[in-house]
Amino acid sequence: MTKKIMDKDGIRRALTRMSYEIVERNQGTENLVLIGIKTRGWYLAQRIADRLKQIEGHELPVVSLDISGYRDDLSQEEKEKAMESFETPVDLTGKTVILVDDVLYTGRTIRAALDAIMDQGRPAKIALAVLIDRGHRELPIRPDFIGKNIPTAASEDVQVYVQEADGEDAVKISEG
Ligand code: 3GP
Ligand code: 5GP
Ligand code: MG
Repeated sequence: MTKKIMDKDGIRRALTRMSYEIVERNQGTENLVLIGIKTRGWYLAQRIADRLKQIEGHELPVVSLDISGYRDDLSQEEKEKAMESFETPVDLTGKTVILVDDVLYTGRTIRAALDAIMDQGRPAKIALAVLIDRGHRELPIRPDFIGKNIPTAASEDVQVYVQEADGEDAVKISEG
């Protein structure tokens, strides 16, 4: 059974609220860099950047990050093969990085993303924004900005659909 838990408007409102929270907690957007984890985190990061521009008037750098090369479940050889080398076009030193992903689950993807970012410089701060927090953390990682908390069973599957990749905006949950 599949249940829709967020529709287009729900996602839009969640991203708008998160954007205002980001502005408020950072006293503006001047020092921010957004990093979106591929694939859907990258689209969501671009949408948040658009809203931040509407709210504060600054165009922000949005960087895409593929964490394949930093995963903890691949051999060194596999990692090197998967590695789409991550090089930010923006100097992260002294910046506040807002890391964006669609779903936060075990936290392992975020751990990998932190490694990739640290290899690129020394940000002043890194904060985490996720559309869905489905629980079941395996590492001490917590989001700073959350679209929606969805308590899930490990057997359930959360699907995030975004217009840019899937032709619609929705979040659905189905039994595994
Ligand atoms: P995304 O890269 O756009 O976020 O991980 C590859 C894709 O598979 C992800 O797309 C994610 O949405 C989807 N996915 C669905 N369930 C899972 C899961 O349990 N673990 C991972 N890693 N990805 C999942
Ligand atoms: P984690 O590393 O926290 O376990 O998982 C986070 C990453 O895996 C996210 O980038 C997300 O895309 C993907 N992921 C993990 N679980 C799910 C899930 O239930 N649904 C979706 N859509 N993606 C998931
Ligand atoms: Mg993702």
